[in-house]
Amino acid sequence: MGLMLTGISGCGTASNDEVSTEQKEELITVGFSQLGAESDWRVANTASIQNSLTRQNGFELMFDDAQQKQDKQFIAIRNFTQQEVDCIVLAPVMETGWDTVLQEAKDAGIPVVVVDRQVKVTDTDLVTAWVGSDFTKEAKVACEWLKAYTETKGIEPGELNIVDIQGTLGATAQIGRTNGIVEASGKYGWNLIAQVPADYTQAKGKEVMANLLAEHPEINVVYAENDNEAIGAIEAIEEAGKTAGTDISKGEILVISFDAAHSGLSKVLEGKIGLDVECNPLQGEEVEKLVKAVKAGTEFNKYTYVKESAFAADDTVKSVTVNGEEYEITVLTDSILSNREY
Ligand code: GYE
Repeated sequence: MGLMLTGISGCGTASNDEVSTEQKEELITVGFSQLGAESDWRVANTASIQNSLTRQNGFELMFDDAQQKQDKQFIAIRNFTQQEVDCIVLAPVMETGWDTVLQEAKDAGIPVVVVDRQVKVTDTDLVTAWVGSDFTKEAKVACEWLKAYTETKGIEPGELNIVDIQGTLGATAQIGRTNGIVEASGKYGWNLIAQVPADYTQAKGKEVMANLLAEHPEINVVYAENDNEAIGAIEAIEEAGKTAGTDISKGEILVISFDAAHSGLSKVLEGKIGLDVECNPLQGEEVEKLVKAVKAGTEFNKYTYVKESAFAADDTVKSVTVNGEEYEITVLTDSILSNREY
């Protein structure tokens, strides 16, 4: 197809290298609607996809950052559709609301590869393929760890006073992680005293936690639905004169987080986050393979789950079992941290 790279508001090409018209004709044009830049995870996810969908790898990439606004994602998708890109890559801010805009892409014959969170659409054919994480499993790993950790330390379930700092409401990651803590609290007899969304940002995480501490001085566990919220919460804990750490019996507040980005893991190493469940943002290579297979008409899996692990501040819990499968809990070390890709 011919290329029209101008006229897309807020979009830019991944690289400005000069290529001949002939070369351009061979490139696979991709419009990538990224939901935002709210977290370290997101920044790593954007970079991974941009680094895979390069001209060198045969792509012409148009990128749009929607600043966590679904309306902006609609505009970006409509622009990509109008430009007749070969493929749209969508990292959706929330699950619902996509039927119309994805139908328009389908009507224009443009395949849509969804990454990270999922979309809930009536016609499942609106999504060509998806790659991302199993958020429900991540939550179960976190909750089974908390159960094993507190049991080993001789803390009664009824002594746990947990707050859940939620992600962006309606996002698959939020739904899976929130459901996990709600279910486990019910099942194990923990007190889930509050659930407040903080949009996955550090600033909001801090603000929410400061308010929660003022209202509920008895909090001894923070279940933060991503690293940036956890880091914000730790700031609030310390500003309130309390300690983020793993010794609940001594009045410390145990923080559990998700992502295992470098910023979060450095808090694990300091002992301020007890457990950080990995959520792998490095989806670029998988997206590259998928888009190439879709374009070539060769076989691909409709759903791909990325591999993930979990990191703890100490070795109290060595593994947890979720859905009959055993997951190793890795004690974080300096060398693991310095070798992390994100
Ligand atoms: O955990 C968080 C980001 O959807 C998995 O979104 C993603 C989440 C991730 O903002 O840091």
